[in-house]
Amino acid sequence: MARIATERQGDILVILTDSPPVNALGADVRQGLAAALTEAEPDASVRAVVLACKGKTFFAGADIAEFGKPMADPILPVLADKIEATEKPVIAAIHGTALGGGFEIALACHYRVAALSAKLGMPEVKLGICPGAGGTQRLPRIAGTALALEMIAKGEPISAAKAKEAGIVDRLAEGDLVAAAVAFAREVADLRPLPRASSLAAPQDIAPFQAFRERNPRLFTGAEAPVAIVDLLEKTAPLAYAEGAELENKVFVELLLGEQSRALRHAFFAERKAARIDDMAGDTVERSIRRVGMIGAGTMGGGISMNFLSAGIPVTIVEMAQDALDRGVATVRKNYEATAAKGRMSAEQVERAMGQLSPSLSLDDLADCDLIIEAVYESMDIKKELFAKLDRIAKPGAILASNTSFLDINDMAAATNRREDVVGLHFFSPANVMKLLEVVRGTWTADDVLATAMALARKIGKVPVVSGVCHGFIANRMLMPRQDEAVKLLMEGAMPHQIDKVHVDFGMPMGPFQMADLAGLDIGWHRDPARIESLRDALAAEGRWGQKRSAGWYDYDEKRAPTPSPRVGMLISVFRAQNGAAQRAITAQEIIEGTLYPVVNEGARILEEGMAQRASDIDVVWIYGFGWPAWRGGPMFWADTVGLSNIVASLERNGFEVSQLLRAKAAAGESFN
Ligand code: T1G
Repeated sequence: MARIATERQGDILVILTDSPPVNALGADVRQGLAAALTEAEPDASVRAVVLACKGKTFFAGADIAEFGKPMADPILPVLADKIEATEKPVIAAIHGTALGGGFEIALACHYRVAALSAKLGMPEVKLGICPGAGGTQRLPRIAGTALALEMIAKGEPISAAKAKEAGIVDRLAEGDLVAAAVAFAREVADLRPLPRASSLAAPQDIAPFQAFRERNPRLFTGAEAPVAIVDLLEKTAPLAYAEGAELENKVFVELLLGEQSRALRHAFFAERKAARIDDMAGDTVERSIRRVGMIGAGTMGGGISMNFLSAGIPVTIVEMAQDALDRGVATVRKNYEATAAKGRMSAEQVERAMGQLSPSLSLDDLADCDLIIEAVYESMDIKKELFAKLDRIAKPGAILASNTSFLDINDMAAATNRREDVVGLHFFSPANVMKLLEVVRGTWTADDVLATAMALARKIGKVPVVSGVCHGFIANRMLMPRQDEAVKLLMEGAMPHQIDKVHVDFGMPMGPFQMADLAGLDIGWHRDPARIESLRDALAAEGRWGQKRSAGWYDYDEKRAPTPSPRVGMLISVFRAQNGAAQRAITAQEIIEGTLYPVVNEGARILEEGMAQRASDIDVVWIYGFGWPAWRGGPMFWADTVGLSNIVASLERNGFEVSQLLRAKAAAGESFN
């Protein structure tokens, strides 16, 4: 329940909001703020007002849970206008993350004082909407068009220091924020006229709009909100504030009622829901992880290590040979230095991270680790032998984890006398970049081990999703039918670049063949060039292993730009002749149905087998694991929009065995989410 307290500090009134967890501007908060301002306005003993929040952050935006429901008065733009119209100075005291409507409330205040650690942003675009409380009108007037475009169309927050530099924040506060805001309020109490953004004219230069569009092509590949936002700012720049605000409201409502915003709001809550384990007591005590052991310093081992190093957790990394160990450590350093070169990390942060990395050639050096992760060659024999060794070396209570992407972690657990301490931690390549982490819950995995893995995942900036033990867990298991069906379409007349283009146009970052070339066609290949049972075998047999060999499904130039390969075209013809499938022109719709409906079908099987806790978890896997466009909500959310009965009919037409759950839901007119 929200609490809006007011406290007098001499002639300054502090209005303090306490509405956990993030002081979202729900109806009760809005009403409380309006009432407190109405009371303060006529009170001559109040010379200025400070708006502050308790808890971890200043208002973090409108209450997303209210969207789509009738909005109680005062709605946020009305509250913002009321604040700005107040005849005495209102000062925002900002800490944590002033986001969306929270930032807009701050912009409606006459002044802004921010804690050094505060961030300010307008992430509405990530929910498929535009700011709806005057932000698109006030921010350009205060900070200029270029910064307003960056902040509103991309949705990334800026630091308080940058906001001060841009004239958004008037004073940076160290120490007691409210005290600093009260002191600032006394300084400005009698200054007039009160600075009101709405009384300024927006910048009239139109150059930033086209420049922004040209500089950010990836923003305009299907998501509606970024397009609408840039157009809105461009259209309203010449207008008076009131007219601009009216147009903002129109665009806001249109976007809010649109399918993309519904999908993005689904994705927002799905990510947070995925962190919850339904059948586990909420008070499960996590184990403390002070040092991590990493076995394998290859691409995955190095990338996984970086996640912990960047979070300040020391890592002991073990390889079998010195040259492999040196190569692995050098690659970690190279990756950090590349990040530093982009200005996203300082040189001392690089050294601090590298200083926490302890290379070793001996598994015995893992004896003091609280968590040991193996990322060795994907062979069950090798992994079982390794887990048996770790069982002898690791200290009691250490968590033993495998980064395997397919194999059964129960078999690895059974190779130890501590099978309840074994869990799967499946990272996605590049492991220091991709946010998805599949946490694989074995038959015997203890609750506190699972709880520790989930909490640690969030601590290192990952999005964890729990998977049961099945071949390929959730992500790769659903990827397999997509790959198989894509190759089948090649036999019927499609080409790799045609199928990939359909997927990219759908909103995926790349299509099935581009993805295979990136991962490597040698992954999972039986390595016998004489054994050619598929097109993929044929490519692998002649060394076409993908980008790493400048040749796979595509040919690649020195900059790794892909072009359709005549050699692959010839091989496709050979296999088509052997396959004997009738050739035909294949439409984009057929490619979507043929490759993505089987993905939905596999997702339904995963649900009915209990390998995923909920359909929205599967959506999170695809959004954060494979870049499924969040504005389509994930495969299961998207299936609901397509209509499950349409999917069942198409799968049956194409001879698929339809999952029972999918069939039952379609028959009952139900949806997954
Ligand atoms: N509304 C409702 N619930 C919210 C919320 C919000 N704005 N933000 C967070 N929560 C819930 C979240 O679901 C979770 O719930 C708990 O708070 C902790 O969140 C008019 C219309 C603020 C950076 O987009 O980015 O303003 O799972 O786990 O990691 O123009 O939450 O515990 O039940 O994420 O510390 C714009 C979204 C809204 C901000 C904190 N604002 N939130 O991160 O905690 S649109 C946003 C965040 C808008 C105006 C428009 C993050 C955070 P539960 P958490 P965190």
